[in-house]
Amino acid sequence: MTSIASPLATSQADALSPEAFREALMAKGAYYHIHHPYQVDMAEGRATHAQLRGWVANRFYYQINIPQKDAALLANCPDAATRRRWIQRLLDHDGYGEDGGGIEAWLTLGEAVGLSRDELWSQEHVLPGVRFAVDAYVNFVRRADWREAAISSLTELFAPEAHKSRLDTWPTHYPWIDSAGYGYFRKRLKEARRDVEHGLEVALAVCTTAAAQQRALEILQFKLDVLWSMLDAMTLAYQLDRAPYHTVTDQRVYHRGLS
Ligand code: AHQ
Repeated sequence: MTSIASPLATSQADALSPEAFREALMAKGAYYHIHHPYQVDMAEGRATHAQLRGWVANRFYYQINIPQKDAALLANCPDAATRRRWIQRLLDHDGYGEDGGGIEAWLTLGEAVGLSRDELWSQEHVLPGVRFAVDAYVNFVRRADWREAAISSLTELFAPEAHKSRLDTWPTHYPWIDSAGYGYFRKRLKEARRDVEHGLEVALAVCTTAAAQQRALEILQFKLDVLWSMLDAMTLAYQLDRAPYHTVTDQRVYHRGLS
């Protein structure tokens, strides 16, 4: 009878130290989507107007799902002190008081690259592969323990570098983009740094066994896969000219509804 090693059998003794576990999380940065050829092409000035507009329109679907993802985590979290901190993320995107929020800032980015607000809200540019990846993330968080859900947000450990890269390179490479569109990246620079402090606190507090640490790294890899596969879908559509159904029609295919 082969013994099926139970994760419970893993003792504290096999666990990484907090410092080593933090390093293991940071090492996953090697797979962050900043290294995806689509992102590298954008950072190095090789993106066309259509490729940039495609990225902005598809990432809008990710952005509008973040508050619902965070609301799902809040709904699963029994700890008021955690909820009081985590709810800030939702407000950062939906806005509060004078702050129009990140979704509003992304709409400004859309207008800056030539996409109307209605066009973004219509989701007519959202590629099936992007939709599936984003929905997989939101549905994971809906069903996960809030601590696992918190860990899945830790891809933002690497996000400030992405936002800074865009702020440093896009104005030079893409002078046609209205600089008003860069507000989102500036806003996220500080918000991402604050968010990952909380996410890391949760991860280091709950991942004290080897099994829990391996599970955390598995969750982080899942989220890295979400971000990477979004860009794979955009590569097919906007770089390789193999948009969904390209062998069937030269038109963009999405269900236009009754309107
Ligand atoms: O703009 C981004 C954002 O608001 C979030 C929330 C966070 C999460 O809860 O998963 N992740 C995230 C990310 C944002 N921007 C991405 C980018 O490259 O612009 C990075 C992405 C992330 O790293 O998960």
